[in-house]
Parts: sequence; C-alpha cells; structure tokens
Amino acid sequence: MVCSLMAEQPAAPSAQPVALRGDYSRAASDYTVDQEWDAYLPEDHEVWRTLYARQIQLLEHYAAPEFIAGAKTLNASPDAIPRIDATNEVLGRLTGWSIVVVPGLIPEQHFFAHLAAKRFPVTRWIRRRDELDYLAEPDIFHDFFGHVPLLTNPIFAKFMQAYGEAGPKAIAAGSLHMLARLYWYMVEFGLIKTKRGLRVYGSGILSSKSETVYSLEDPHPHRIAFDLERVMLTNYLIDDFQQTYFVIDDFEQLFHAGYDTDFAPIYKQYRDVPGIAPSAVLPTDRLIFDSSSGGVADRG
Ligand code: HBI
Ligand code: FE
Repeated sequence: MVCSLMAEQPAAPSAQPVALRGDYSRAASDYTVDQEWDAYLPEDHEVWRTLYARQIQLLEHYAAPEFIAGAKTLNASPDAIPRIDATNEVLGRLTGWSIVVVPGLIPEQHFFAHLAAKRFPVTRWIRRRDELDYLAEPDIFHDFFGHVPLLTNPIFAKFMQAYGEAGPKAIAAGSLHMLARLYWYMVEFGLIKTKRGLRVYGSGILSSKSETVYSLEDPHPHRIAFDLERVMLTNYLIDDFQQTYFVIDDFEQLFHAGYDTDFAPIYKQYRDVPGIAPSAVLPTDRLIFDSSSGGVADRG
C-alpha cells in the first residue's frame, strides 16, 4: 500500500472498511472543530517535520510551478504543524478561500457544501511515526501540504468551488461516483504539462514520497491527455499506485471542464455504462510521453 489516502473516497472499492480515527464528538453540525493547536504533542510536530522535509525537496523537480509558488506563499513552518488561523489570513487575501478544521473524512454533502462556500476541510490529526508512508485516511499533512498550496491559485480554486457546487446535483442524479472520479484523477492524482516537461499537481501524489517519483518516472503507468468524459468513466483503485494518470494542458482546461459543463447529460448518457478499467488504454486515448530534457511529445 503506497498511496496516503486510502479511505478518501468512501464510495470507492476498498479492500476493507476503515474505522474513522478522528474525534467527531465535539464537531459542529457542519463537521468543523477547533484546531486546538496547543494540544498537539511534540511527537506530532516531529512527524510533520519529517514528512515536510522529505516532500519539500521533491517539489522543485516534480511539482507544477503553480504548486511550488503556492507552497512558498503559504510559508508553512518546516518545524511544526501549521496554525490554521495564520494560514487563513494569507489565503483569504489571495483567493478568498479559508481552511476549516474537521475530525477527518466527512459526509459528501457537507464536504461539497464547504467547497462551494470556498472553505477547504483539513483534518485535525497527524499520522503516527510508524505510518509515514501508509495511511488509511487523509490527515493534516495530506490535506494541508497536498491541497492548500493550489488554493492560492485563482483558476484552480475556482475549479474546486465548481466541484463543490456540482455535488448536490450528482447526488440527486445517483451519479456521485462519476463526479468523485473527477476529483480522484484530477485533484488527487493530476499531472500537468509545463515547458520543462510533465509535472505533478495532484495532492495524493505530492503528499506521497514514492508516488511523486513513480508518477513521473516509472514506465508502467499510462499518462493520458485529459478528457472529461474519459475521466468521469474511469474506475480507480484506492490502495495502490495509480495505473493511469490524466494530464491537463493547464489549469484553465480543468476550470473550463468543471465550470462550463452541464454534467446532467453525462450522468444520463452513462448511467448504466460500466466503468473503464484503471489499466485500460482506449483507441481514442492520446498518450503523453515525457522527455525529461524538456518539452512534452504527444503520440497516439
Ligand atoms: N471529507 N475531510 C474530507 N476530505 C475529503 O477529501 C472528502 C471528504 N468527504 C467526502 C469526499 N472527500 C469525497 O467522497 C467527495 O469528493 C466525493
Ligand atoms: Fe485529498
């Protein structure tokens, strides 16, 4: 098991059900809690320090420039779990987004409502030292380090808001699984073309040391040019490296797909169509081959 957020998508096929770890007893009706920063233990901050140190040095080579810029702007402490109040002052000025602290995974409709209101839910707790590489639920390292940097980017932030706004209709249409695939492949595991070759922007990748390297350098996974319907039809596995990564040209492409699309006809058209296997390559796919010496070549 290599991905750091096995239970992130409760509806996904999972090897086994996961008992949620957070303390939900003091959560408000929108599932928010106080961060209670002073209650973190010294070993919690030490785990943050370890994870931060090994991921930050990977960013320069692997992460999208927009992600790196966002991480720099947020200026999270390498040494201690961030104080969410302080982050919110920076984030609010930039894109009007804020972070709310939650006990862990929250029900979909609440998750969507927060995003639609430009609030990103970040889990309060951090993993233990014996779980640095494997985690069954998102923790504050995944949520904060992986997701918050791109919320400083106005275009990406708008996509996230549009995703939240799309939630209730997907639930009503019985098509949550199709919308969730968009989040999975594009928010958690997305790649992007840059002038210097492929880079990672997906949170699930960038909060995992091994998948960061694997996603760009391993010859096995397919890297396929983004196509909204293709993504929304593709199944995923949540407890291993991805077999397919989808590649966007830029964040505008993602934003337009999320914002200008009426998903209702897509839900209807594909209602009874089985999902595409995570390992499949279709004749219509445009495969992306990266030449690390600069430039991205399209073939297929
Ligand atoms: N809750 N805290 C949290 N974080 C998530 O990423 C999350 C969630 N609840 C539901 C959910 N994700 C997904 O099922 C939706 O994106 C579909
Ligand atoms: Fe996530």
